[in-house]
Amino acid sequence: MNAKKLAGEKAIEYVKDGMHLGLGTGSTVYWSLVKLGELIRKGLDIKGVPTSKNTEKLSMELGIPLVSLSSINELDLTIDGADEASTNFELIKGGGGALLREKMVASISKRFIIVIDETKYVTSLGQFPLPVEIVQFGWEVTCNQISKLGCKPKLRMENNAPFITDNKNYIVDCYFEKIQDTKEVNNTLNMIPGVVENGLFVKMADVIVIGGSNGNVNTL
Ligand code: ABF
Repeated sequence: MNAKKLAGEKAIEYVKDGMHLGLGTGSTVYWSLVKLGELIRKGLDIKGVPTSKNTEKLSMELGIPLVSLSSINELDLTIDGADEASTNFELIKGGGGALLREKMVASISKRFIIVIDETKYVTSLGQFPLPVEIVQFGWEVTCNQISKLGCKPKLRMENNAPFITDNKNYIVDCYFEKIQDTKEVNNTLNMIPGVVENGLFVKMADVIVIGGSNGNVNTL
């Protein structure tokens, strides 16, 4: 059974006619987008704000009408994936490199739904390295400052060159092992000059939909 597909499709039950939706990034929310495309062909009337160029491209291929973030002040609902989701509804996101736009879209959503497979559901965050988006200028200095938080930051590479986000920044993946005080880490990271945003989503998720390999899907 495809656990990602179960979770992605289940989240669409929250979608109502006339909604403005935030459209997340990743292979789980992919199934939400496919389902949306089917329902739109049957008459569902929604508009979407994509959180990455990949999602924008996929949404267009699926026939999902898009609007730009700058044209709206609030979204009814955002559906997005996560790299880790903890039992107290905190998230690590950004494995796909889209954390900045994802956090901006989530921050103006009345309801934020996370879709994951069961392997992502953890008791505490940190096993997955925390993605942090930083400016390219002086990235080594920024990395050094980040390491003072007790982690090992590693510049994300792609095709033997630094990975470049949709916003023309770098990503460093920060190996904490375990993140105890998520609020503190989130706030301290974003105070560091050169840091644009980080992948900790603290007290933002409203609903977590978990797909299981046994065919079950849980909604928390
Ligand atoms: C995205 O969802 C990213 O924040 C995160 O990396 C990704 C998880 O992707 P997948 O659903 O493919 O595991 O929003």
